Amino acid sequence: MDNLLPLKELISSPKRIVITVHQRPDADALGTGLGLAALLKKRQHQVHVLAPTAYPAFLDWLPGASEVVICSQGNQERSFELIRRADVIFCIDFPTLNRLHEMEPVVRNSAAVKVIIDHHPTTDQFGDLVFRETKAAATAELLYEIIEALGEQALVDRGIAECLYAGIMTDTGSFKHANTTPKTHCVVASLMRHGADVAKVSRLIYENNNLNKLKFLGFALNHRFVVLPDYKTAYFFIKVEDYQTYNLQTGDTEGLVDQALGVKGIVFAAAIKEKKDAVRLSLRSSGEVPVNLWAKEYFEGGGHQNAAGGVSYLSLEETIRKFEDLVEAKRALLTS
Ligand SMILES: [Mn+2]
Repeated sequence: MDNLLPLKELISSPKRIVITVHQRPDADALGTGLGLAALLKKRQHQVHVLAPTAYPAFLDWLPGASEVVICSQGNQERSFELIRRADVIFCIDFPTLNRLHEMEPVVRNSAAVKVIIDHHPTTDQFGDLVFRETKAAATAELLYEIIEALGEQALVDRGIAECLYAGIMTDTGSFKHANTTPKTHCVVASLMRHGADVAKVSRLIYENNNLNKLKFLGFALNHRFVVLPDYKTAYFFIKVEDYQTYNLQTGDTEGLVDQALGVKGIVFAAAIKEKKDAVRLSLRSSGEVPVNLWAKEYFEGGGHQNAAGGVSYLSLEETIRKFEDLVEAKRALLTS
């Protein structure tokens, strides 16, 4: 593993450390960030985890989650100050610095050593010590490998193990997506030996739905769902008022796109969500359908081959039309 010795050297004495995760952090970003924070604190570092925007409520049980500094929630000055004063900044689970939103320029201009730990493909050259492994199923998997390579696995306690397990479980769709490898299972076996209670983590993440979310799913399947069988494509669209009607919180619409991909014969799925400032798209596919490239080409986005996201500043109707144009343009690949 490249960069291991410089990293070992860097954290060999107590430092002021900031760990940043992407906006609307998912379980992989937040779990990896919190797991790393807990580990570094055991080595007497001063550590803060910073998120540009809030994490979904179903992650609030992750050990340390309540101490995450959420920049958008009135913590802008504090976040900027922590970044400016940091000796080391970790960037966890994101491929381009713009995922840090308003923290981006402050991180970019900081004199701290920047350490990247991520599993997304990118052409971005940012970072002093870069640990990027696109074959890793999750950033959490990669972090565990780094911890082992540093010889620090004895520091992994149950809380850290469960943070990392949450990231791996969700990024692999509970070990059913194509990114799951023998190594993934080996890392998970180690996390279980360190005490991770996999049934508990699964229950806390997947069986923690509020009733509104389930009622919304019923509504969306009936009124906000379009299947294009000739294109092996299905998508949900969500209007901005739906969030109010069903009192939806951050993360409540997360699983929708997987429902769409779950329909027999569908290889390309989307959730097109109208927000106050923009329309956000989540894209999923199975097999050789490269939704990260399409997200980049059409919606200023990116991600993995089978899971990506993007954004549109057109109206919802125009965005749907653009999405259907994409589907038309890619028909040959979708139906091959
Ligand atoms: Mn990830």
